[in-house]
Amino acid sequence: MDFQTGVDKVQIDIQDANPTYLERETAAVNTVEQAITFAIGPPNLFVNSDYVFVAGAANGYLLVDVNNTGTWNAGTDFAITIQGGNNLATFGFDDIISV
Ligand SMILES: [Ca+2]
Ligand SMILES: [Ca+2]
Ligand SMILES: [Ca+2]
Repeated sequence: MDFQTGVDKVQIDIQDANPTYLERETAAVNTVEQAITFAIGPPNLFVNSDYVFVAGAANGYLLVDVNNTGTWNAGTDFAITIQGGNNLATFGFDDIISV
């Protein structure tokens, strides 16, 4: 079942007491790897955002700077695929519970 914004939640144990969120839409993204490449730029969207949601051609990708370094660290930071999340209305900051 697809993620339902406003109904479903993702809980994330993030190492920033006041995490921030940014979302972008691009039909050029088809995979999580492409979403990461897009997000690290330049410009590197993680500089000011702990959560970067990239709405791709078919699915969306919530990229999490979980270790709060201001950039993407492969093997530590992680991504959550939002099935059907192909536009900015499919996900929002309120869908995340930061703990
Ligand atoms: Ca990081
Ligand atoms: Ca941060
Ligand atoms: Ca949104």
